[in-house]
Amino acid sequence: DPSYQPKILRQCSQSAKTIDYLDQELEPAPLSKLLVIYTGGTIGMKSSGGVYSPKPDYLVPMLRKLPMFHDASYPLLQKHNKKMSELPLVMPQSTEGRRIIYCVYEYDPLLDSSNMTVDDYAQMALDIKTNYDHFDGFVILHGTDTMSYTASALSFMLENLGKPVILTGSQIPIFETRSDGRDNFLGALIMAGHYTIPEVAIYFHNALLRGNRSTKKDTGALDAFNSPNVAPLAVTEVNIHVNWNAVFRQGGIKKFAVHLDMCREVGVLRMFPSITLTTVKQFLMPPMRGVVLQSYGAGNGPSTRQDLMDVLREASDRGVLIVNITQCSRGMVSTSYESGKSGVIPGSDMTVEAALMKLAYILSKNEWSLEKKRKLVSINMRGELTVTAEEEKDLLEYSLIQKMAKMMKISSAEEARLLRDAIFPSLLCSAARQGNIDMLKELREAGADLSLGDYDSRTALHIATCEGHIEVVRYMLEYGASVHVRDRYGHSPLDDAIFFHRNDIIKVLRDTGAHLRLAPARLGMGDYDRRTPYTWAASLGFEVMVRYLLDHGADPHSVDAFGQTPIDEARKKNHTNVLKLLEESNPSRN
Ligand code: ASN
Repeated sequence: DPSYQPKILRQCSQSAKTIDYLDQELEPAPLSKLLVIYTGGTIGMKSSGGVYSPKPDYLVPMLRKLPMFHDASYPLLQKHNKKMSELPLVMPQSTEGRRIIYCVYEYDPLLDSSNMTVDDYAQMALDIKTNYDHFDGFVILHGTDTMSYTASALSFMLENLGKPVILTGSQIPIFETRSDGRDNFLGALIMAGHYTIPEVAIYFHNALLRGNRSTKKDTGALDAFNSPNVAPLAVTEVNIHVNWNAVFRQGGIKKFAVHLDMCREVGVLRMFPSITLTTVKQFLMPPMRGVVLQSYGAGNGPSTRQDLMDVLREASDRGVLIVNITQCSRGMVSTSYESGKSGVIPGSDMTVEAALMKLAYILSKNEWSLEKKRKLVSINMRGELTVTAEEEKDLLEYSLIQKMAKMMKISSAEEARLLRDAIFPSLLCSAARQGNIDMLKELREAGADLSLGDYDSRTALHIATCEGHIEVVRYMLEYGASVHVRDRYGHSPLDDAIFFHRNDIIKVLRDTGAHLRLAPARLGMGDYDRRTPYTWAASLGFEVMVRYLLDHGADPHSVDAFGQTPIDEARKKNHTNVLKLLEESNPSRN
């Protein structure tokens, strides 16, 4: 929405420019870059005179003193001639061998989450959009009280999300001697920095929950959130277990976009015995446009109350969307409160938070017809509801796994899972190399996640790109394969497409939102590991590629790890056409 005016916020103390520059350095460990949006909440509060309140400019300087949050000796930072407060924070290398670098963007004022509104959601969505290409993932520090509302709202507002957005906070402030804040924040950083889970999620108390399935369940316990109707996306124990099959992936060749406008004329109506007709009638009066009706048990209401049925029907006929969910903390509505007579739409197993935000989102889509809006309410848009109650198929029932399990004398489901995790990535990559869509289809139907990477974290999308199998690339993207995953050398499928000069695939990847990072080119290939694809292309005189990079805003003055710019390279090697192209271009330099 171009008319949306963001509020004035405290400037991010560290700039995304520094973060971009760090890409071009030689970092032996794989690097992930995260943006932390600090909105407020207990996590950063400080007690003064026995009262807790958020304190500006307090969190980041304190984090810099904690070795698990910041490795002050990190050499790449020291090479930059900048004030400490302007530099990003760097976590020590993780046990998985990765470095996480993060910037903190502190909001002003910092809010207790009970004061948040849809304007704040729009601000977060806008900040994610503005910074989307510079970072691998986003962590939002947020109060716990309304965190599930924010997570639910963002899950709809962030359309075709391809990177992780993880909310976290704490029950006890992070700098208290005893606090859940440190574990929650560290866990959120590690999850967002290591796993390309393209969802809005909440990380709390060792579990990663889908945001629009979560709800705050406890005022005091440190285990404050649950996800009553679906299992966590990941749990962190001695090892981290990601349930890749549960990850929601939005397929299609579409770019990330944000929808900032949310309808405010929505509400929650909880049914109770002997609720009066006047209450319901008043509640449904204009300007009300969307109502979450919390009915009893599996979706029941008083079937003998014709008066209630009539007002619900009348409101629904006026175009009010009424979605029926249960008051129970777990389970789904199976019968929808006399749906035919009352016009209410069955909401399956949505949480109140998700149902409310889904209505606010759908109702603000002015370009959709009422019929489409009604239909979408009970369709699974972001993993927020279960469409069928079909039992998940046991892994051992899939013929491929069955055969291998038999051969290897495997009988337990757990062992079958280990077998799957070990063989699927290589089978996927091999199918991609051969350009064999049928095999990919079979693997997908047998429960394989198309975004899984092999030993070098190279996915089938990387391989199909290198081999130039555009149909495979399209198929993978249709089924939600991630364009943002990077292999252990830091290369995305787009980097591969550029390196192998696959112009048609470059276009498809870009249409899906892939963007340039200009990471050092290819390790293990002599000089190339210190070059960006840009300086490499200029030094070889690849005019098409240089033109392509320029068209997409790449700066001809950007340096590689040799300190060379594409202009230097083209001049050195006497590629006059390329040199002319670079010198004449005048891209924006910010
Ligand atoms: N009132 C606080 C908030 O939601 C609660 C918390 O963060 N634990 O902002």
